[in-house]
Amino acid sequence: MEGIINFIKDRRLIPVAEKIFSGERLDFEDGLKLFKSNDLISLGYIADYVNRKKNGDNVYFNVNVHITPTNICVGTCKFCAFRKDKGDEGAYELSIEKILEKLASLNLEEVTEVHIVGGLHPDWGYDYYLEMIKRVKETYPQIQIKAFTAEEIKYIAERGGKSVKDTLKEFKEAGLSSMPGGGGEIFNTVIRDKLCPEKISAGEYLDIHKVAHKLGIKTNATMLFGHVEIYKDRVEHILMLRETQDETGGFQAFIPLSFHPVNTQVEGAEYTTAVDEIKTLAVSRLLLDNFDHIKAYWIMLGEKVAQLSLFYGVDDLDGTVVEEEITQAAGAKAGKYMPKERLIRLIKEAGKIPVERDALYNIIKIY
Ligand code: V47
Repeated sequence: MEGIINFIKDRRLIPVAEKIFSGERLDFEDGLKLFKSNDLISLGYIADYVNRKKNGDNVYFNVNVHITPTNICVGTCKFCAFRKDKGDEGAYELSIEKILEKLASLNLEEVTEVHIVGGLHPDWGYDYYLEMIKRVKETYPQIQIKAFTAEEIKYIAERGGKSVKDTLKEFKEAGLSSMPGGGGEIFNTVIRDKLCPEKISAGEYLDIHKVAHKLGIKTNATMLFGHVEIYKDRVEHILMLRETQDETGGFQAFIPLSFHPVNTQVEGAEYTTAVDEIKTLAVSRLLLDNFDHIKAYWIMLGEKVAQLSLFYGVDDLDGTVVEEEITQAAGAKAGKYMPKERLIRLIKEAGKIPVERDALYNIIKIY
């Protein structure tokens, strides 16, 4: 790797690169140095090196659909443009029959994952949420259900007067395969208290994921970036995830989520830029040495940045999606449906191997 080191333009990155090439774990200061660098080419080279060691040329993608049962939410997160109060114009709540009708109206032939998350509905109880999972699984036993963020699990458990552990056990029996990473936002307490004071704390988010992992439920992790946080908050967030992963090994993928500012209450915030997005994905790859997958969510990144990120440490593209509400409400520009053939083309034109996976990263087909 000596030769490569000579090509690194930002000389401050050299000690970090040396650590990586010798297999040493990065620390907080290394993370900050990486974020502060604008030498994207070098960052990309190093992140690609690490990704190739883990995933070779494989880029995973999945054929999935999202279902968002309601936008009515008791939460008041300032970054959320999706939530409504009951009775607001545009507020909606889907009965279980309607959810099943919605699913039946989609072409589910090749779908292997349904991603279900939504608002914290003031009137829905434990049994409603449980019934939702049961009925979807009964109707589509071949589809894996990735559902409910840690925030929702806590809410559902409380409504049922149950522990998170018993709740997750029961939902697993009902058909829950895995949990999405939503609700991670940013772990820094001061910012979290400003943006979403009512939300579970970082500690609770991590604890709920740990409980899931111990029950054999794999989960993802996210970080919402590009609002009011600064680099040190991102590094802190990512390293807290790394520490949790050391303990349980239950995270499958990390998904940095680009903040979308439209209709939100985050004053002065703007759309993220391509450089910041690519950098965040690359640095995540480098800091999270114990995560197998870094996922590009094209709905938020846009198709073009998502494709380019495949050269910067990303090995996973989510997904066909079809229906999406949360980003659309906040000014998404990329649409919400990507045909499988398009995902395959994006991956192939990057010189990589498209690997179709299910929600648990079992390989379905290599293209
Ligand atoms: O939890 C809310 C975030 C998340 C905004 O785990 C916003 O496989 C940007 O978590 N701008 C939902 N983001 C999306 C999510 C996700 C997506 C794809 C795959 C997976 C997975 C998880 O979106 C929310 C919140 O963190 N969010 N508002 C906004 N204005």
